[in-house]
Amino acid sequence: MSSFQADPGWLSYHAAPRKPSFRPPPGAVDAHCHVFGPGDVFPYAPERKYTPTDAPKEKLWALRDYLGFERNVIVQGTCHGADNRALMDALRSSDGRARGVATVTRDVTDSQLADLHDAGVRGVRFNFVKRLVDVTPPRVLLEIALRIAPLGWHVVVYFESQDLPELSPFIASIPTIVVVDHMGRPDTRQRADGPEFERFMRFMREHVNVWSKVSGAERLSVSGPPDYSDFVPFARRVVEAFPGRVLWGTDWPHPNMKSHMPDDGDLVNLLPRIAPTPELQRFLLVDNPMRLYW
Ligand code: 0GY
Repeated sequence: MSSFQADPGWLSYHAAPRKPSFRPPPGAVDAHCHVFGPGDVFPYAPERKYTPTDAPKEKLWALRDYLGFERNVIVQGTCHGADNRALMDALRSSDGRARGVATVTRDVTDSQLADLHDAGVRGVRFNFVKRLVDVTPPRVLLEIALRIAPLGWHVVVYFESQDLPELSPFIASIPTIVVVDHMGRPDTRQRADGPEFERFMRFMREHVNVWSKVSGAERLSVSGPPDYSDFVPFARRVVEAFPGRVLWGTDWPHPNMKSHMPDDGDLVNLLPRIAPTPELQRFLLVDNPMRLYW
């Protein structure tokens, strides 16, 4: 019995996803996923806002192979805080098939950054979602961005759509590539060509160093599985407008899902609707993540 008990009602990842009918192109990368614990080996952070069920690296490798991917980009989950040991352990045992995005604090040492790089970390994540973290002030985050820039790393930002106007000047001041998680969480009840999402599109047009993950169907969709139809036009709009600046990931093991636990096979089957040509699929799943992470 684990010494960590998942939150009441916590939904664990899908135990037996369907085999997707869409086959990812050779070399495809799942560029947004997490490993959690196991908590008895890599304890969850005391300051965490949720306790998940364990989602260990072996399960992630099995899912990668089953869905037809070759590589993973593992993003440090907030439940591990700035303790990147579970992430580094997964990266080190991936045979070079996984890269990572870490969380670091301003007092991270050069030797810790070198260790992270050696393990396969290529970016840091700044989280502005208040239910997940106590938000770090932007001036501290900028200090961190200036420390990691010389390593050739980039910054991943996670925020909600209503926060974009306030965060724009800060994001624009980051000197590296900036990858926005889940398209900045648009409200999919609105139109993909409506004013809220146009604001995000304009932000990407005006800042050529800003990339977007077109992931998060299971989080953003109101219409829900298996089609996630309301999500598709948002992701497709970004992929078609910025084919060289998009990434996609399963988001396994889908922390904090309250409405349903997605079938990862369904999520993969969305890809040809999001990226309708083989060329767009190759950019999204192979060329872009390989350029940024390998
Ligand atoms: C995601 C989204 C969420 C959680 C985290 O690190 C995390 O805890 O990223 C969320 O709850 O929306 O991308 O996994």
